[in-house]
Amino acid sequence: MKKRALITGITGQDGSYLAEYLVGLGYEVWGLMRRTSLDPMLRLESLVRKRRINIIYGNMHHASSLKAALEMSRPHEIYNLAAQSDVGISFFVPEETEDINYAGLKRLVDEAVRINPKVRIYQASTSEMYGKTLPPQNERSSFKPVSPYGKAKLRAHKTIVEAYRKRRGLYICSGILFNHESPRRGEHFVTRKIAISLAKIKLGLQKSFSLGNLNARRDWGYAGDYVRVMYAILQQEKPDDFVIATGESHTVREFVEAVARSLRMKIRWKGTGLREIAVDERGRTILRVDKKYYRPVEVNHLRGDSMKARRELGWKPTVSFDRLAAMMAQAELKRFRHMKSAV
Ligand code: NAP
Ligand code: F7E
Repeated sequence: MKKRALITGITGQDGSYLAEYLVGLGYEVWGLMRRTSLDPMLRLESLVRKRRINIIYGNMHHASSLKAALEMSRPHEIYNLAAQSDVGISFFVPEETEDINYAGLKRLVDEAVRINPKVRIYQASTSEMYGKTLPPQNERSSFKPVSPYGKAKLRAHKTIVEAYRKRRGLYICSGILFNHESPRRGEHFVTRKIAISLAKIKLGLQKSFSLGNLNARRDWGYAGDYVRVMYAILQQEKPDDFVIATGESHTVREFVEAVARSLRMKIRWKGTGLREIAVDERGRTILRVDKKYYRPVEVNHLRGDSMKARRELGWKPTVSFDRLAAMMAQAELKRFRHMKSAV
């Protein structure tokens, strides 16, 4: 019998990679999708065209739609990837963030175990839960979240994943994933924004762009590597939580430099703080710092220690920081070259 998986957030970056991976493993894949005004299938084109996945309309806000999705898909495994995942935006919409990222998981789990108490559930937890805790962060580190996003994810992790596992004996696990990126990353996340902007500048389609805090450090890995481990986590005999990270951190400034290197653009930094700019070889300003992109409270430094996952799951990242930046830069260069030649 084919194993069935339900993926919430299937239209997102991770959802699309995970769907491909599970289809490749022979799973019957079901995905929960909410109604949006734009085409939500962009990242799933090939799987949808070849009818490799099944889509169900639903929303993490509503228990009734989750119940219907669960009854229709009858999953052996559930991957809860749906989230209001933008940390900066969570400061503007804390209630919505809490309702999707915490209450949404509660609705999903309560319905899921009513239907099948043996179902295995993966929760997309995050390094943002560490907040102000200094690196390296691992499964034993304390959580000090500062954003509504981090706080809602921590509430989900503590009061549902940990508590339901301990008190009710459910098979439910958290993958505490550090930042992971790809050419499919949402366009407002910093890595994709940098890749898009520099590729457009390289092709003469844009003159400059702005960023916020250039000094924030993140542990950036490749999303394709990170979805493999979601599956591995649910195949363990006992449910458990795992930190997934590369163990290396870089500043936002270093990501700009790595993308520029891949695009063969020479840039120089000038000035400091809010007056810092980057100029090209002809001295033209291509990047400014804008206060608008600063967060009310910043998480300065995330660098994960994923020894437990490496030891117990045999997982390790395969894409280096420079290769990730180059992969994203070249994907945008190709996309905009194609668009330019089409007009
Ligand atoms: P993403 O691209 O923003 O995808 C989020 C998904 O959630 C999208 O499919 C979105 O649908 C869906 N969604 C949002 N609100 C919903 C609602 N009310 N009902 C149903 N679906 C809803 O995020 P991602 O980067 O793939 O991340 C996947 C998960 O991992 C998220 O839970 C995120 O918080 C977590 N995480 C991500 C990272 C990372 O670095 N990427 C690190 C740690 C944890 P639409 O397409 O309609 O917006
Ligand atoms: O910001 C700084 C910003 O929005 C990274 C989500 O997937 O990973 C992601 O959250 C850093 C921050 O990702 C801009 O202040 C500077 O320090 O790309 P980001 P994030 O906030 O780390 C975690 C693990 C998740 O779980 C989340 O779902 O870059 N930064 N200038 C900027 N960030 C953005 N977005 N835009 C800028 O212009």
